[in-house]
Amino acid sequence: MTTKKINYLFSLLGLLFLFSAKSAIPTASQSDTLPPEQNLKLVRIYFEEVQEINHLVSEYDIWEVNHDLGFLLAYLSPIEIIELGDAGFTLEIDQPRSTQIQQSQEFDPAQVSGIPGFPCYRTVEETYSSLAQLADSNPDLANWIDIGDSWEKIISAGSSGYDLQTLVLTNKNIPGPKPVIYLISAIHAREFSTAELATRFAEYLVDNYDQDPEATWLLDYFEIHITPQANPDGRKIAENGVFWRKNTDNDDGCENSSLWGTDLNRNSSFKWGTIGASTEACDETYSGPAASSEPETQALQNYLSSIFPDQRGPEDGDPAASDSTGLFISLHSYGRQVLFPWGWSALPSPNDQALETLGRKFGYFTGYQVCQSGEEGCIYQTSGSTDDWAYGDLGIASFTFEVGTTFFESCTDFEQQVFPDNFPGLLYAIKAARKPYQNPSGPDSIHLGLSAQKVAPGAGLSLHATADDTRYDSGGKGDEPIQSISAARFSIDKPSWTTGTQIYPLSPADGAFDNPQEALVGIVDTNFLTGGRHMIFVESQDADGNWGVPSTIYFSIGEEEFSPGVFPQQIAAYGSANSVISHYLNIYNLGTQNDSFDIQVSDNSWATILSADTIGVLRPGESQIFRVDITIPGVVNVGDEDTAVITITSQHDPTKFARSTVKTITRNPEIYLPTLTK
Ligand code: 0X9
Ligand code: ZN
Repeated sequence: MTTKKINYLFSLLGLLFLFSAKSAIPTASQSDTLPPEQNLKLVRIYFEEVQEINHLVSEYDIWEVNHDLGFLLAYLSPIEIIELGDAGFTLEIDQPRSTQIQQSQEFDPAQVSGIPGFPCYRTVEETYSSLAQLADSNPDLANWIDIGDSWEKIISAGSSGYDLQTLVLTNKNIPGPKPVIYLISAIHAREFSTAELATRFAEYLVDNYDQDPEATWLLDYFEIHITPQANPDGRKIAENGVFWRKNTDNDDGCENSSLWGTDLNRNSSFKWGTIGASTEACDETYSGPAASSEPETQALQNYLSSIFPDQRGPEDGDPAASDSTGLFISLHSYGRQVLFPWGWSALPSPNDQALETLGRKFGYFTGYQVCQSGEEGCIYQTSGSTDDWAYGDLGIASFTFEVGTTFFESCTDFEQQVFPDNFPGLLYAIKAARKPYQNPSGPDSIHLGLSAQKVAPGAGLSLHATADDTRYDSGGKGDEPIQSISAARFSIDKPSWTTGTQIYPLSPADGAFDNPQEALVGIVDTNFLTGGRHMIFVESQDADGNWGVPSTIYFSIGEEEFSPGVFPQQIAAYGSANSVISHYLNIYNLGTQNDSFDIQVSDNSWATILSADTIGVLRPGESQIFRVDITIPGVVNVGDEDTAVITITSQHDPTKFARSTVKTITRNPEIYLPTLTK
């Protein structure tokens, strides 16, 4: 459709006040000839009992649940308005909102890309080409894969419709297995901001790899899977300014082309069709003819089963083990809510406590209300939703984020609210994917700082941070217990859980770990670090023994091509007269180039033998053990000592050297070896 035509239709829409059934909306391929939805109104349906909600949700297009004022905001055709009026409901047409959502679709003639009227939201094709390009330019970090077909692709035998493309992000040069997080968006076609949020999040991670330490380590040590357009057929219709929700499946008995389709968030095969879903093919919450009847649902369930292990038993009451891994988030709009399982039942799920804890952590970052469907003051119950399937079937910690304040969120609100509100929570979500039922109850480690960004090898470097166990918010729906900080630690270049990683303690700045917020201090030993950039990972633990997720910071060791190092830099050992004492030193190549080293001894008065007088070639970061044998003379007094200075000099740049002082001290054999003298 041309820009002009759309403009014309939308201005016409402002003048018309027709009172007829929903306008005809055929399949996506025909949708460019559609008239706009000029007849639909946003209507307040006042309810008396909370139980009425689930029923109304299964039949009408409910946009909002307002518990305080006791109404549902529904998008209704004139016939539906009459029907509900006849059924005795008090109704009120929200004319300002009805006008406002229509005006929000006005198209700017200057717009060259994006959804008409919403240049910040990429279309399906634009999302696909951006992410294909992202993967193409970053082959070490990203794959852009096809996980299945949309309904139209199947029905048309490939001549129309879409692949369900999925972005898989991880640094392929670091071997797995790695914890997995899966993000899905726009399973409801009209929820514009969700796909862009997921797409920009992916772009942030890749674009900031190797620059921002957080983006870097998250791509190094996690696998992030994103299906940005989970309902592309439906989305194509919505892109024409239609509030389309479902897919476009039209063979289940609904003849009205503006109403057919299956609600993909009712079609999953866990507890399918039990509540908040409709069996009428024209309804907005139509659950489909059978559990996972839709190709989109099948593709998602198959893909999820292939990337996550099954970690929950078959009974409703079986909890996933507390050390289960993996996280799932379905991005929806709108309502500013974080929803944790169940969706189908208002009873607590078997992992309720841990899921609420992670939910409250998300609440801290998003400022959203955190609740369970069906709980007082929360959204209605639903069955067959994707998040219920991921948790119910596989035991994955699963959430629905209802982002923003309307389906066609303005670009200003997307840029200023939706993206910034959700971005930090999504970053946290990756970190939490390793142990989603454990880490979120632990403290965050924040405000990382160093006494210098760049130091010479061996120079002092102090690290400071804050451990904080108070970062939770449910938006008024329950409190999270907080504990004092009990410990904190850091590791260099790798997270603490990777094998062989050295862990160093951090201390409380005020001398005692006795508060839920503690300033932390520590010393970073820079002696054995190669030239170049390093990353510090800080983690903190609370008095209940929960370790939180790490945060990271970069620092550099002055980059020198040739830089010998030695450890220890001081060493002392005792021996008796006439014995040979062996001291062991580690020689390091701390430079950025291969190097060999000359070893010399000086200042010694006792006989000294070096195991070699040259070492190498060592690659950057490599080390080699070296032995210094010192013979204690036959005639000495207890306490007599010898000091030998060992100098390691770069063969490539003899101005670069490292030194170790080796002390050998005579002891009294009577004291130290009593059994030998008997
Ligand atoms: O109705 C839905 O599918 C979701 N709301 S939306 O406005 N985005 O359509 C609510 C999902 C309910 N809750 C859970 N699945 N946990
Ligand atoms: Zn939705």
